[in-house]
Amino acid sequence: GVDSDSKSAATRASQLKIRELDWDDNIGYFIKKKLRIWCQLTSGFWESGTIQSTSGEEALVSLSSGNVVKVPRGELFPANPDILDGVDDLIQLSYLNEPSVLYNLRYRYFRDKIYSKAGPVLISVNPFKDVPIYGKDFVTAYRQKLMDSPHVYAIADTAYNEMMRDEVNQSIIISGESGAGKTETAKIAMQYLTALGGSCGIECEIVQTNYILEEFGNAKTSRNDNSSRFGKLIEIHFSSLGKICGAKIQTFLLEKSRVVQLVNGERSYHIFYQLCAGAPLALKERLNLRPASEYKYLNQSDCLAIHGVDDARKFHLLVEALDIIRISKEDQDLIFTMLAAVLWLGNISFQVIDNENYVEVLADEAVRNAAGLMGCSSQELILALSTHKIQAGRDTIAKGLKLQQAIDTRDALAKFIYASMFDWLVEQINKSLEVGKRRTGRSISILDIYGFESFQRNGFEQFCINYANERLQQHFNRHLFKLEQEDYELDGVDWTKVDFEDNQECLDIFEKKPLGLLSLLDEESNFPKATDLTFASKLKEHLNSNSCFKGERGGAFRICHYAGEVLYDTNGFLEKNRDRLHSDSIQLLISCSCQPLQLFASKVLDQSQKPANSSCQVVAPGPPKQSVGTKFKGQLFKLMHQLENTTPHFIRCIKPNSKQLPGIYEEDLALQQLRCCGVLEVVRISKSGYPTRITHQEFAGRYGFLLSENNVSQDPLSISVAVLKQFHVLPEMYQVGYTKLYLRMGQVGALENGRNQVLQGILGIQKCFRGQQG
Ligand code: AOV
Ligand code: MG
Repeated sequence: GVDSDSKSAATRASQLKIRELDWDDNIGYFIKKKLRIWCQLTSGFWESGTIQSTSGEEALVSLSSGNVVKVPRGELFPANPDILDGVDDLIQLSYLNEPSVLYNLRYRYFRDKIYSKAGPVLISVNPFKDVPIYGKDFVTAYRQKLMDSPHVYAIADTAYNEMMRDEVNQSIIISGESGAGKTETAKIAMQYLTALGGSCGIECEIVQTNYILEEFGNAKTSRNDNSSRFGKLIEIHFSSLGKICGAKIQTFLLEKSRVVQLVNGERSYHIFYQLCAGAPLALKERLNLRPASEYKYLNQSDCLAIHGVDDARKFHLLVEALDIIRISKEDQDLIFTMLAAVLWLGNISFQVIDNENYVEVLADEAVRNAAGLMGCSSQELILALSTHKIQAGRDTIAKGLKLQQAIDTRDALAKFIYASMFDWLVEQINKSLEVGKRRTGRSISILDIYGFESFQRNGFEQFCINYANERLQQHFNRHLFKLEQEDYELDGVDWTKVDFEDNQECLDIFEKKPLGLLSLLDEESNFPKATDLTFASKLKEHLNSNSCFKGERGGAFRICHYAGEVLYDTNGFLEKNRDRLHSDSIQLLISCSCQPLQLFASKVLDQSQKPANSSCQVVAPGPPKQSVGTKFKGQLFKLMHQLENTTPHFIRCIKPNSKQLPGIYEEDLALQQLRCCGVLEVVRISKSGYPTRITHQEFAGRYGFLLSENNVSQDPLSISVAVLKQFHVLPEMYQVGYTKLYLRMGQVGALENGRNQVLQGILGIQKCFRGQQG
């Protein structure tokens, strides 16, 4: 193999660095010809320059800034000839090292070419500003193949064409860090597909659907003002004539904790602020709505507004969108009622009544409003929040709750209502977009999940989000590797297998049975005496042998993800994984006159009840049900299975800076994402084979004239081979395919030089000739 040591996970990161195999032999050539190189400075940044001389392991480099520096040879990388500046596809670069890739993307970014290709993958660099490359005219241009520069439209167009041609379901899989532009990219892809229809029936509904889901499932985080806090797969179905005939939305694990818990600088779900700001007077009165600043669930964070966003106006747009997808006014009313109920629940407070910390609910307006909106009496709500029924022999007695228990009970109720309402809304939307008779083979699914997250403090939510990203990464790796191999084989090229990075070891930490993270988490979650700390020490005991895992002090542990190392804090893991709603709360909801609440509660009972024959089923500690982690894993497996039955198209979003501002390209940030997200990996895989692919036609056209003697045969393939011979390109440096020539790294650079010299020679002769004449 090219990289025999590449399997060691510990050295993964450094493995992803592109190494130049034949660079050492070429250094002399670069000195002689004064060719440009990249030089890594002590600051970590790269600067271009030329090598003046080398001695031992050191080189003297004259930088383009004018300085001359002495650097280790290992910090030097060959730069590409100028003609390759800003190429559309990174694969076209002769040298695929990190500085060259970064330089190319940067070059394009500052020319508003935010899209590039890395072989089959589309790279999108977030512009954080409007770039005029969207809309009807562009859709038409890509549809009619008048434009072919990399674009989301081009990807959507390919997916559409392949679907129509092969009758195979397609998927567009979008990934990248939080704030990199996945959700926007998904919308742009959808814009293209819905524009193909022309009319505005179901097409418009699909677009509105997106809008609605964002208002209920997105929130401002420290990374992104409109961060998706759920994953979604939108499956768009087409008729045999290629028109959209329906759609289906699948969502994954909404971050519920955000409803009741916020950190400074972040907000809860957009919809809460929109409702408070934009509800018409009559609705405000009916729900007893106050400004957002008066609700504890919202004002626990110092951030109530987003710069440049008008929440009141957005509320009107939301109602319009709900109308368009035919959510009835009654249902809309129910949704707003439940939202207000959640907000009022958050304002309910408790008073400690004895030294054992037992509490009593303050019977204030918060209780009255919450109970009124839910459709139960204040007394019922007070009981459910301050006592739990327990079975004592044949009797059921009410036991008082302590402060933390009462708060947890209240918050669990609020989270349950919000998350159930979200799922219910998705169900309603799906009914509205329902495909009559669904056929397989004619759909395009667009996947947009929450991006990889690494904060100062990472909890259960980040754990789930990063696990999902890890799963997706494997799909990406495996698929691209397979593609690469197939491409060679199709063109009759003999190719020895190349090892590729796989993240199976990291996934094992999560999934292995019985000693993976998720199994251990479930085991501890079911064990009454267990705590987050006993869970943490179990992890250390069983997982320390995996090189992607590291137990830390206290309740912390580290996982080495494909996208970087993340330190998790187990605090809250067990409770969030159990996600139990106390049976008293379920009973309360069942008795509420607010219809959907009854429905949500009865669903929980259905899911968890085995024999529904005795009343004890609803007595503490709450019905057993599948844990959050296990359920999420199941969802992800199903998703992967679904995706495996499609032809995938990958889009990798890159965040050029963490300020969410246009025109700033932070090299280290971009590099870290390129390394992690597998783009450099794709490039590496390509590089270990023959990264430069040129049709014989093109090759002969560009270099054929360099042949010293006229080639008798005129077919491009023979001309190509003759050129290679004349330039003494070694046989191991190329492969001749049926249609294309496959060249190893750096070979085009050498040919280009030869070509330039000849051209300059011709130019020189011409100049000389003109000089004589003048
Ligand atoms: P994400 O989906 O990748 O983050 P978004 O798609 O929400 O990121 O993008 C973040 C912000 O970047 C958007 O709100 C826009 O302001 C800007 N943006 C992204 N793409 C474009 C584009 N093509 N043109 C103009 N502006 C753009 V997360 O959901 O946080 O993982 O969880
Ligand atoms: Mg998003």
